[in-house]
Amino acid sequence: REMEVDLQTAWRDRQFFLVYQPIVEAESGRIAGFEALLRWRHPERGLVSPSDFIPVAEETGLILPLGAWVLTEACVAATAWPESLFVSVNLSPIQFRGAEAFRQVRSALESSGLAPSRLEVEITESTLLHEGPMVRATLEQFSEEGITVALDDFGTGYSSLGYLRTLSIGRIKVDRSFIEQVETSPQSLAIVRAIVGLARTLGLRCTAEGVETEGQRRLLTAEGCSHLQGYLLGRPGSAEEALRRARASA
Ligand code: G
Ligand code: G
Ligand code: MN
Ligand code: NA
Repeated sequence: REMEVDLQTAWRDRQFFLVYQPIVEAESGRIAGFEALLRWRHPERGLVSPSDFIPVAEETGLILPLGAWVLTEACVAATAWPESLFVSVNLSPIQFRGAEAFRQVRSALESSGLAPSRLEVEITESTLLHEGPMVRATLEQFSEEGITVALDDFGTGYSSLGYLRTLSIGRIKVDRSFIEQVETSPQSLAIVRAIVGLARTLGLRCTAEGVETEGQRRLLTAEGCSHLQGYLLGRPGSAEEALRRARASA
């Protein structure tokens, strides 16, 4: 297909880049870290969304070299920030086949010199859905090395709550769809309350995604959600912008 060919060209011609979105400590308002988000600038079509091209990169296997590049690029960027800040990187389920994820993370940390405690990896419920001994062992190795595993888009997938107990997960990211309606829908509020309460009880950090209004910020902070992410706190920006924001916040 056309997209497959375009992606090969994009990889060869270095059309990919990363942007960084701040993740803020709810109580203090300080930046705690940044999520690295992949972008593709196509010479004719302009910016292509990762939701459009990541599935194709997963089918073709390009996600393996691309994912390795994302990890290294993000870790190198984070070495320039104040030491208290972390960088969070999204991992595809494909990267967990054959222990690739562990090798790639190890290599990114070694080549960048970033402390493992400053790296978070975001996995989705789909990674856990086909969970084999490999995923479990990899997550355990991550957490033994001090790397935080964050469960992304929490609440939208199929994972059972048992995962939170038996897998080495350090953070829950509450999906944006719940945050969007948290002020208007009693059901969404109830779900957010339950997730935030669960995180607190289990001693997990908790990031609310897609925070766009002051009202959401106040409510989530009052509920005890530890971290906030969304356009209200900052849109994704270039590596240079992240560095400026990181220094200004320290
Ligand atoms: O940044 P944006 O909202 O366009 O991201 C859309 C989706 O793409 C999100 O689900 C996000 O997790 C995913 N995504 C962004 N960057 C990466 C990446 O580097 N690797 C993987 N596997 N997914 C990513
Ligand atoms: O699945 P994941 O959480 O990794 O996806 C992150 C995506 O969410 C990114 O594509 C990012 O651009 C988008 N995003 C981040 N903050 C907001 C927000 O406040 N509102 C909306 N609509 N999207 C957001
Ligand atoms: Mn994410
Ligand atoms: Na998410």
